[in-house]
Amino acid sequence: MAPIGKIYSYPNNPRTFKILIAAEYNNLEVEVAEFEFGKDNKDPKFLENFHHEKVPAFESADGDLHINECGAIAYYVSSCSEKTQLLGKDQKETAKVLSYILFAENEIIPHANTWINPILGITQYNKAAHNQSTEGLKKSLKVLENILLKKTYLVGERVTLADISVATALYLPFKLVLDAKFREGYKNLTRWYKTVVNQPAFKKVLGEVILVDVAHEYTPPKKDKPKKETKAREVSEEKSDKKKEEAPDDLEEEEAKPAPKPKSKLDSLPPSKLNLEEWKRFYSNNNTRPDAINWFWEHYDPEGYSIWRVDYKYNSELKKVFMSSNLIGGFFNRLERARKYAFGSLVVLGEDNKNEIAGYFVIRGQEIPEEVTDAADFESYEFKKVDHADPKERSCFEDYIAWDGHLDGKTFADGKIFK
Ligand SMILES: N[C@@H](CCC(=O)N[C@@H](CS)C(=O)NCC(=O)O)C(=O)O
Repeated sequence: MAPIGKIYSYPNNPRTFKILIAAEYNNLEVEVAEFEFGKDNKDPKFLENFHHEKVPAFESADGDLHINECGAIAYYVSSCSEKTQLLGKDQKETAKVLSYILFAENEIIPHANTWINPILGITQYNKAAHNQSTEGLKKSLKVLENILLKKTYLVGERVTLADISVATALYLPFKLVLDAKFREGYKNLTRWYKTVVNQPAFKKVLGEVILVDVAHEYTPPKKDKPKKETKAREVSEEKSDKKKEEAPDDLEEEEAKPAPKPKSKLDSLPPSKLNLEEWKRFYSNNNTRPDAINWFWEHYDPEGYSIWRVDYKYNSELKKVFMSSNLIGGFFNRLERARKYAFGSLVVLGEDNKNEIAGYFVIRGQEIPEEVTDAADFESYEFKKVDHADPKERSCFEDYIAWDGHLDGKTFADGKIFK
């Protein structure tokens, strides 16, 4: 079946999930375009068609319709099938469905983003805003909890775009912060959520959905808290919790100030014969086999550097190859502080809907430094130190930086170099 249109977005965007799930229910195909978020959405050509840089954006197959706003796109996709049940059985139900689309947009997503984005390292943490958003979200969830006391689905007797919109808005909250303890107070909502995300159309887009056991919390990066200041604040916070309650904004303003860039501990390591900048230049300008590889082993200094095997922890959730590749790109962007101290190659192996991310990093020192561990998505990757003297490890490392043929017996699909 020919796609009814194309979506521009980034991988695993819950706003896009909403559209893709609606398409699944209607047995329609929507193409997910190859798209580099941050670059392609700023391209003047993109902006000729769309109102602004925000994604998801949708273009119909006949090129006649260009729209932003995930709710509108999902509504259009839902209405593209005459037999659709996603919009309710009559105008009154359609109005109810619309009210939940807007409820998700206005009463769930903004609170959820303020709560979660600092945890993901996307925005800065602000305690007053955090408290407001957790309270705001709880209020909205209580509304749903009461509605779902007597209902299986939000509108009518079957899944509609109302359920899809609200469930996808709650995808990240349930995955990251609405933990087992929290869910005890929201039993109807949790039952409903589990019911809908286990429907085949949801599963096809979301895969196996996991609800978090213990909530992730924002932990301030060490670099944001110069030691002296932290100590002083800890003492004054201990002394007067009351004062803190009365003046959260002042405290938070202080917390939000960017701290001076700390000098890296790695700068005080003994000098090394491996000059990483030189290696990166040599690797870029010469054939990898045999020239760059020979150069590397001739200059490698196992005391000043370490080699790490890196595997993505959630390979089973990966979908299109280009999406996996974008994930690697995002991780590399967030490793900016490590650029001076690390070189890496991460590749996508396999094919669409069956691929994995793996690779190697060469890192200054013998531990994984904070320049790497501070990256918001570091926890999504497993880093294992390897013995550079082991011939098997050596050869595998070489394969992963040469990108030729099969790696670990799997087909190379795409790759990115951190340099
Ligand atoms: N109301 C819009 C919001 C879209 C939105 O905020 N998209 C974010 C990513 S999830 C974005 O594109 N941000 C980029 C920017 O603000 O320039 C919708 O529901 O589609």
